[in-house]
Amino acid sequence: MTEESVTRYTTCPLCEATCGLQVELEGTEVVKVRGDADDVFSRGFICPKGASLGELHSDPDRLETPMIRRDGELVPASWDEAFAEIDRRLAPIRESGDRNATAVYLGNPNAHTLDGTIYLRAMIKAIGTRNIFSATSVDQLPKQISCALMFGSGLSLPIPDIDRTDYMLILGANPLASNGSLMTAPDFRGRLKAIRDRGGRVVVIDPRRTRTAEVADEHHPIRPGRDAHFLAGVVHTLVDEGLVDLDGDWTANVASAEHLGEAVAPFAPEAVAAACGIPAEEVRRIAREIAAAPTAAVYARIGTTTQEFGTLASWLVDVINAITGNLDSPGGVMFPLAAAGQTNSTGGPGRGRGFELGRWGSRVRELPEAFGELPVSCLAEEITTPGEGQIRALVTVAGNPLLSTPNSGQLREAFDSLDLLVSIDCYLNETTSRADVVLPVLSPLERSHYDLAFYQLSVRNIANFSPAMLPPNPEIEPEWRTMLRMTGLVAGAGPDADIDVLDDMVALEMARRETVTEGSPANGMEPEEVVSALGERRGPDRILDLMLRCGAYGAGIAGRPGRGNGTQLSLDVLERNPHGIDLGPLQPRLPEMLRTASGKVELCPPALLADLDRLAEAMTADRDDFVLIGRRDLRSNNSWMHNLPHLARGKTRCTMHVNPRDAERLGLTEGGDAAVSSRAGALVVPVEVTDSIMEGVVSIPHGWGHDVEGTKLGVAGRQPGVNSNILADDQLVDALSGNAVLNGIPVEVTPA
Ligand SMILES: Nc1nc2c(c(=O)[nH]1)N[C@H]1C(S)=C(S)[C@@H](COP(=O)(O)OP(=O)(O)OC[C@H]3O[C@@H](n4cnc5c(=O)[nH]c(N)nc54)[C@H](O)[C@@H]3O)O[C@H]1N2
Ligand SMILES: Nc1nc2c(c(=O)[nH]1)N[C@H]1C(S)=C(S)[C@@H](COP(=O)(O)OP(=O)(O)OC[C@H]3O[C@@H](n4cnc5c(=O)[nH]c(N)nc54)[C@H](O)[C@@H]3O)O[C@H]1N2
Ligand code: SF4
Ligand SMILES: [Mo]
Repeated sequence: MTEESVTRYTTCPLCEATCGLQVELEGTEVVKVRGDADDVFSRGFICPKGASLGELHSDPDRLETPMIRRDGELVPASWDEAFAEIDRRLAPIRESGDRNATAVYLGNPNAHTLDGTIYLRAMIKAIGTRNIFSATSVDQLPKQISCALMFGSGLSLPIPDIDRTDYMLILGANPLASNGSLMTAPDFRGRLKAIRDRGGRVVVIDPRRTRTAEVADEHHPIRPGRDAHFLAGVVHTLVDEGLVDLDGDWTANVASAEHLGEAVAPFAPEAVAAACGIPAEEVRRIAREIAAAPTAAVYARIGTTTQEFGTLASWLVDVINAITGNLDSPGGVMFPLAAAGQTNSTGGPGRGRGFELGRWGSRVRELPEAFGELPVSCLAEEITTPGEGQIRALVTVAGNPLLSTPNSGQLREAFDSLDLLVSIDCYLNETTSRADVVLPVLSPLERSHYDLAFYQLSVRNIANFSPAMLPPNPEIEPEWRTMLRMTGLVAGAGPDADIDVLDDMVALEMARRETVTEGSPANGMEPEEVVSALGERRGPDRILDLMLRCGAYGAGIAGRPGRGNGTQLSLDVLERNPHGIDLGPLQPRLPEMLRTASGKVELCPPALLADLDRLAEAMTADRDDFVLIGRRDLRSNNSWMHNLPHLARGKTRCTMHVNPRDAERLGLTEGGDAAVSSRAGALVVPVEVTDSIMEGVVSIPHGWGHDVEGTKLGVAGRQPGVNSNILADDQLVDALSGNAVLNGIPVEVTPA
């Protein structure tokens, strides 16, 4: 007898676009996944990854029990055995008293789960280490630093008001493949098309003619790593040609605009043209068009952050937005007002403690701390260099650093020298297969979901909660419980700490913060009173309810009115709205959202001005023959979705793109192999000759290289590809942020 089919709704947790999905179930089997036509934000949009959520759920390679290494082999074990093993092996490290000897690496999916966004903090605090690493420093760290310096907190990123803008300049992003990042917007293609349909203009700056470039009005190839030169040339033009008024109305909330003209003086378009490869007259024309457009938004993403001048480029983007009157203004770039968990809408408005970069440095290379983390480019040396603070144990959560971070060859050797590697993950992949203990997690369909992070980066204000649609697999602990059990363990409370007690402690701490926060409905209450008002819920749902009730649209708590005018959000309300609640288009938020010490937008932070000398020097530096960049394609998700049959289908996507003229010069042929080497390593990769990439640049996607012994990735192993981060150099970082340079790596290329 076939079971009756039911329809459930959830928000896709795979990328930043937060699409609503409609899932058809028969029993616990996923029959079909479609876009949810009634979702208030995505209105039916879906991509091939979202459609594969059923395959992910039923992937036979997904781990269902903990694994422990016995006599060199990973074997299934019970949860009690796994935690006892971690406790036993961590004991000598804990007893040494060197808290920095235990490190953590946090991967990208943590930003997409309630468990990661709420419970990791407790575990990290209990470890008490400075050796905290994450995917942030191979990604958006420079943008977070420039924005924290300008606006006072690390998630205060101006988001393009794509649905109202008249002109959009896109650098180093390919949202038609990535579905967008640091800009949550389902259906980028539709939204970009709408700009053109209403008479606006879309301009793309990218070394490759991407799918996004193909739907734009203009595409300009740029020499990798030289966006800051181009952008400084634009700022120079705006100032030089009197297209902006440095004392204009827009300066009401802005400090230090007067330093800008002098700062960009060396970067006239004629001076930067050779460095960036975009002719001076084009730089000027683009600057004039931004200034003339009724509204304009400059948006830059990973091609501009994971490069030599990532922080400067990130800053200059927002300088252009600000001085052309497009900061905090409809059709320009704006600050979302999220419903839950947003630092820049909590507490006293308009002023804060600001942000300090590099409160400490890494032990060996003194790379700067930022937001409590160290750059992952220095992880290997922190493991292999003896002395106090040397890393002996590492916990990875939702990460695959041996494929995702620089100099993978060196890092792999470093990992093999650890006393203990623990991984919390759903697969035995290139990293977790080297662990001593692996702890599995539930599938996305077995857990509740709310995008605490991405609604803070969204082009509309949205709130959408999805309860778990399937009962959790009883063999697998919910991830938040695993994190809490680890918390108890690293705190020295043994492997069997009472998780419910720890959960109450986390809830009490979150409540305590509300009780001392200006403007919170819980202000002045007792934390116990707040927690008991939240009722029967436990785990992340209870804490999310607290955040929603105390948030900007909140219903309040324990009879105390919330901050929501009209909208009265709580988890109950969101549960009654399975297609989400649209809280409207973005609204101006200056100066209320600022958390700088001055209470102003810091247009010219001293650390950034000081870095301009480095930019000026690079203007005349010798050019490398070949540099390597990356790329994404629609059916990948960093390193971890190559095991799903529907996404893995078709010809190999892990190829090196090379321009036909370069191919001819180097003797490379389509389908042949190229040998590529850098200071860090060497590999062999199939060649794809295409005029979509500019001369002097080759591109290999990251996240491949699945032919590693010990992994359990049956499908991915059949088309393994190569790991491009063998070539990424751990010594090449953006000097200001310590972020890895993954685009613009000098390489030598020959036929293999
Ligand atoms: N050369 C080059 N390198 C890059 C990039 C690039 O553009 N070029 N991009 C960088 C960027 S932007 C990023 S974000 C990083 C990503 O770097 P990582 O985060 O280290 O790598 P991912 O491939 O995202 O690995 C995610 C892991 O989480 C697991 N996982 C999935 N869902 C869950 C879950 O719910 N819980 C747990 N515990 N585990 C889960 C997956 O099995 C996988 O092992 O890579 C970076 N590396
Ligand atoms: N399908 C798919 N979607 C994803 C992911 C995935 O792996 N696959 N990963 C997710 C993650 S973690 C992230 S962070 C986002 C990233 O989202 P995006 O930033 O949109 O990432 P990409 O598609 O890699 O686009 C980066 C572009 O930068 C270009 N580029 C390289 N170097 C330079 C340079 O020096 N200057 C300029 N101007 N351009 C340059 C590349 O050619 C590429 O087209 O995508 C997310 N979405
Ligand atoms: S675009 Fe992103 S959020 Fe939307 S279905 Fe695809 S992976 Fe999921
Ligand atoms: Mo990322």
